[in-house]
Amino acid sequence: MRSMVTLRDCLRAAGVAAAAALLLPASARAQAGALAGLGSPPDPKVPVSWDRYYDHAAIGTIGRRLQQAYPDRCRLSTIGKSVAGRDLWLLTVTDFTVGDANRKPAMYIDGNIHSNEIQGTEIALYTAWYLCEMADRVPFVDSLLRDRTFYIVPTINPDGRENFLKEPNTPHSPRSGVGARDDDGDGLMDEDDFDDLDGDGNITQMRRRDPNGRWIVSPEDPRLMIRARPDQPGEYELLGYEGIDNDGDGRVNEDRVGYYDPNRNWPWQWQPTYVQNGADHYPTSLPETRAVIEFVLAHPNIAGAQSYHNNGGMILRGPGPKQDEDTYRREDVQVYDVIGKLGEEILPGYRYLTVWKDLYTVWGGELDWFYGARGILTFSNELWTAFGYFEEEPKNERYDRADYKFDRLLLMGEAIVPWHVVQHPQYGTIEVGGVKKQYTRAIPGFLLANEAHRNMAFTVYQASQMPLVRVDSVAIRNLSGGLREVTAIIANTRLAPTHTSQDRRHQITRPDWVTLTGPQVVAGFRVTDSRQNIAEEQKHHPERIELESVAGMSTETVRWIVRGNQAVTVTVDSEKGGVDSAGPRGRGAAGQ
Ligand SMILES: [Ca+2]
Ligand SMILES: [Ca+2]
Ligand SMILES: [Ca+2]
Ligand SMILES: [Ca+2]
Ligand SMILES: [Zn+2]
Repeated sequence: MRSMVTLRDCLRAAGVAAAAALLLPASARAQAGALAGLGSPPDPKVPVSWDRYYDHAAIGTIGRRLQQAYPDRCRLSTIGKSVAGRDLWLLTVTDFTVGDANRKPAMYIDGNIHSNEIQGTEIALYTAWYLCEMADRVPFVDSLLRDRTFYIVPTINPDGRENFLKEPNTPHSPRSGVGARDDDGDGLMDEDDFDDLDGDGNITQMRRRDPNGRWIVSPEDPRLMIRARPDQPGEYELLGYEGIDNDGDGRVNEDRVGYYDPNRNWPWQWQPTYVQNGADHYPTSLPETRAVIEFVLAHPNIAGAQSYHNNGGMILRGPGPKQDEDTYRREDVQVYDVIGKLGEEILPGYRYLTVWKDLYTVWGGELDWFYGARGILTFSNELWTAFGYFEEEPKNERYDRADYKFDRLLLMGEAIVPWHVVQHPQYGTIEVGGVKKQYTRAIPGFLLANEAHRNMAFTVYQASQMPLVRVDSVAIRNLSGGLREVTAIIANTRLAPTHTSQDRRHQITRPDWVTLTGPQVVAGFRVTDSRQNIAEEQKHHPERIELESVAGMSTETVRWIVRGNQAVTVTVDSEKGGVDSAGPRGRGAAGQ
């Protein structure tokens, strides 16, 4: 888990690949002694082990090496800095040899907004890596990168991530970023954190033998504590997570690192701390929140978004608060439903759910800002679920639990620290033991690539269904008096509209423009009913017809009256649907 080991691993793996390259021509390398498994690059230019969690330096190294190996496919930059001054790395992945990356419909992906929810970072990184490594092998990936851009920010909370990886923690800590706050109002900030009593890097539970305690030891697994039945004598009392009262105020671990919740800090349905715990001082008070917002505002081509969390196996959509139900109108919910329900098939054990209804109320959350303030179709996957232990709904019995059983049978007991004696300055002789920090919420190493691939596939599906506009046809008819009538059909060939209903209601992005160049435009129309030949004239700027939106899998028709014999070119320019041009003889061949 330490960065030096990780980097050394990377360099060693790179050395092996370089040596192999010297020995064999590229075409033979892939077959040397091995048959490639499908879905994985047989001979990656950037070898990465997807069974571990990378620190900030290693994330930057993987990004730089992808950029070096694939300069026309991946570029590393930063969208800003964290509280502690770390870069918020951005990997822009597209086919840079085709079109303008910032004008292609784009998918924004981030992870790790909650410090302890680490695997979103690996899944975001895996997505960049898979797309780069597979584009030459899989035509679908090739065409995806020609038409789409991926903006991938592996972690938008690198300080909290570093704390989780390198400091003693529970599976649930820290959730906050590392900016110091006074949680208990005593004038001191972060003065009483966890204390790793046995120095093993994990914060586990404390217990003390006590016949009046209400806990007993499981006969199935002595590491597991069970609540005594109401009429049964107990054996132990539990004393909470490892810690001492550092400031002598009579409370243990009451003001830990942070505390604010980065996913309650967004300027959509934000509420102050007395309504929404963790909201912090005001929306965008955190530099990480501001950096993402500024990036999204500067990139109106973002048409889809995914923000990875853990855990529970959920494909979440908004709204966070019930009060926002009307914001998610039927027409957009239908698109969410198609993608979300397919996700349940791509991700066994995952359920497609709505935040406020199925989880809890969230005020000022990221996914609601993306959709509410920017009209972007956004999902948040809660990665990893107890379904994954035995590929069934977990069977938790009185004396055993699926996670403990999985640890015994598949991890050989590595995930849970057995109870052992320590001396506590306030409690005397006690024992500590329990679940290690990278268990139950993070994914065991040997299952991480599977989780990464399936979530990548879900997000790639969403990306493939972002709007994509085309000039479908251009037809010309001669009229009297030297005039001609030009009729163009504009198609959106994907599921999502060029403007969601939320985008249209608040006019968030400009209309789609359909522009005629060549002859002089006398009049321009939007055809509202092509069967009955009903058209609506656009008197202002008739050469550039404005379409409010092009719905998913549908067309719009526009018409002009023009004077002059110059060649006709029609261009559709949609902020979220891309740019395309054609003449009457098709794409790239303007003519009469
Ligand atoms: Ca304090
Ligand atoms: Ca410990
Ligand atoms: Ca204290
Ligand atoms: Ca403490
Ligand atoms: Zn979370």
